[in-house]
Amino acid sequence: MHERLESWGTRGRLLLTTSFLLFGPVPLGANPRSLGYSESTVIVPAPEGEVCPGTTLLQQDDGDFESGYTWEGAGVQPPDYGSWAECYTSDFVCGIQLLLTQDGRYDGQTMDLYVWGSVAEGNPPPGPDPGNALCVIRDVDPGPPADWPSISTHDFQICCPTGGPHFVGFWPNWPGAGPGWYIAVDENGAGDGCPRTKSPPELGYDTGWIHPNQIGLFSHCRDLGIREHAGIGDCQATPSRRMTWGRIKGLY
Ligand SMILES: [Ca+2]
Repeated sequence: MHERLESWGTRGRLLLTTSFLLFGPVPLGANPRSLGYSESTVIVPAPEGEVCPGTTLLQQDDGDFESGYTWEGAGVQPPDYGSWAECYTSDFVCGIQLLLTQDGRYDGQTMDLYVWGSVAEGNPPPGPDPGNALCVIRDVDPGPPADWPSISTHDFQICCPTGGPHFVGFWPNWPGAGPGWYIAVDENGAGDGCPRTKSPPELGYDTGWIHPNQIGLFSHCRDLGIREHAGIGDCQATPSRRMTWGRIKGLY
């Protein structure tokens, strides 16, 4: 018996070695990742220099975060599978604030920042879910996030009129690769918001925008560390960085 096991072990190693030689490194697994529950997290404030002065910071979280979630490998696919979003209702978004953390794999990865419209019916129901992109800023490098269990605060001006209910969030630009960061997650808050993630196809989950808690590793999600600076603030004085609708359509 021992010999048979030994033999299988050798054969297994040979098989792995052969696979590696033939196909290269085994692709990263599929993909949802959670940092696990912690009550020892510390929030690092945003750097000096206020973004969107005179606006109101809106948040769905309860002010502290107990985990971080991300997609990696095949969980992130263009143009926007693997995105994260939260809902708000202001008429104008001056800026987006993200609470991020990392596991040592940040290496200059970028994201696309989004403001989406809101659709009442979800896919799958009940929604609401992010709809059309209203504003996008592509290829934004947030700089190095804090190392877990510290969580850093990252502000971005976007200057986007919404006209009412909408979602803000981001797509992490690392298709097929490991994560540059995790979005901070509130696992014991009120859950009054609409945390959403855009689940990729062919991984065995519902495809499209879903509540993260439909996925096992994300099942304790109450709210996401995605906040917004609501109001016009200094947007009138600042040249808008948002893309025109024509350019947004060009993304798809
Ligand atoms: Ca909390």
